[in-house]
Amino acid sequence: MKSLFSIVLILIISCSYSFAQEAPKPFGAVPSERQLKWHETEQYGLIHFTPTTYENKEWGYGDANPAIFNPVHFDADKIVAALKDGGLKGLVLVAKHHDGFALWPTKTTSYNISQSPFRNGKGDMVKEFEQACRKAGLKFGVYCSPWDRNHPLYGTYEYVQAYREQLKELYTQYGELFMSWHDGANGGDGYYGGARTTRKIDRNTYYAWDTTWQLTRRLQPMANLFSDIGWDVRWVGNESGFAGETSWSTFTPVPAKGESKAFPGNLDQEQNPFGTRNGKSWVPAECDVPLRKGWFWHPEQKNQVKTPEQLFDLYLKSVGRGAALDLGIAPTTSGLLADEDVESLKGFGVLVKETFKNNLLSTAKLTASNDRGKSYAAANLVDENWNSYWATSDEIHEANFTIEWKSPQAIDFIRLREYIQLGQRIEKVTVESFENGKWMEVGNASSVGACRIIAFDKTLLAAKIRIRIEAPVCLTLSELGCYTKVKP
Ligand code: FUL
Repeated sequence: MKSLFSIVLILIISCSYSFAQEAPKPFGAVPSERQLKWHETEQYGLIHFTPTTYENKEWGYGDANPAIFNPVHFDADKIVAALKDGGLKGLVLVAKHHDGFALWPTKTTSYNISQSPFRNGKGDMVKEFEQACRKAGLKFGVYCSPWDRNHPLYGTYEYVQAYREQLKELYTQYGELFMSWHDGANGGDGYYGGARTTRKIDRNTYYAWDTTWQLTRRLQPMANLFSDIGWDVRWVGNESGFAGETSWSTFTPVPAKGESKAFPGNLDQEQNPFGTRNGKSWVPAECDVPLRKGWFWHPEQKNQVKTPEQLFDLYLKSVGRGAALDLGIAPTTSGLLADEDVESLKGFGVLVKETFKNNLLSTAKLTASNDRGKSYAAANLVDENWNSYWATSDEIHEANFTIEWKSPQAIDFIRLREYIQLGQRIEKVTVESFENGKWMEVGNASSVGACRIIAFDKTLLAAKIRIRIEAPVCLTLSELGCYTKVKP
């Protein structure tokens, strides 16, 4: 009888143990494989370089003579090296901007690089950038503007077919792309093969995006589609480089006033910085912002290059809010980056790298109030492996970590990463410091997602802190860290 009892007991214990070891169930919308890879990228560059650079404009009209595009010192390796020094992990190249000039020898329009003196008309700048990125270990993507102020057929169905052909060329000749970037500027005045007129298009129907994006999926399954409406990645709603303080990676686009459905270029963008709690799909935000004032290089903006400190601040407000930072980089007419741009990128790269190099948790005693079993222990939070994670039992929706050091530490940032494969679960984070025998709140946040950096206004000096987190379901976290900001 006694031994039967022991067997039953062992069975119960082992059953509940293996049950406890089961992974939590996903919550709400979850990211796709391609989005998970995009989240790992965190920061990348966006290069604008066309005849528009030589005209000192932001939007070329489409009538520039291709002969002016003559970057005699162009060196993709040098430009990409500067991006890499800045800590950027990818590059989206504007292969064609609104002026319609294609940086590759496309069959779809004669207004392309083969008409310019670059490499004696035999060049392919998309290829040169792509190869430089592959060599340096950066991801590569393209931006091909749907609005084309040069194309004679813009506004007709034939143009949309030509545009799809352009994408097809870009999708099939330059290896795997991590992004297919589609801006929202659409229709207006332009050269249009010499017509010099205004062409309005119906944003909702003209491009038939659903059809175009099937092409993307078929030819570049790992390319994240960027547009204001999203699909894979949504525009953050400003070109200043920051997401909302609370920025959910889930999103339900809201149609523009009077529309029954949200279309690219035709949605109510007010919600873009913040996303939608429990939104329909996983569509995180991308924060695009130029390093200088403009997207293109302008000699008079020499003193408007963002400093490493300003870039670091934008980093905290983009990457640190679960979004990505897409930094506009503009080569000069010589075909290189200006020295001040290179310097600033370098300084920014050092700030991020050095600040987040040393996780103060490596010398701390970390205690979690709960875990789901051995495979989900708190040790997973500090192993720098985003694929291992800490989790609570199903019924535990609130938990905390107590972190203790032998002596007070200077803490500027706390970084949390959810295990987003199981959705965005956490909706409240409270940071407390143990001072004079009691817990004092020193910081808080709501959304976490792929990354949340809580920045203290004043360096926190503490030997004991507590981080409390809450969700409507059981909790997961893949990484946790405390960091001291390095001095620039
Ligand atoms: C916008 C464009 O109109 C700007 O010229 C620039 O390319 C920016 C990144 O996207 O939609």
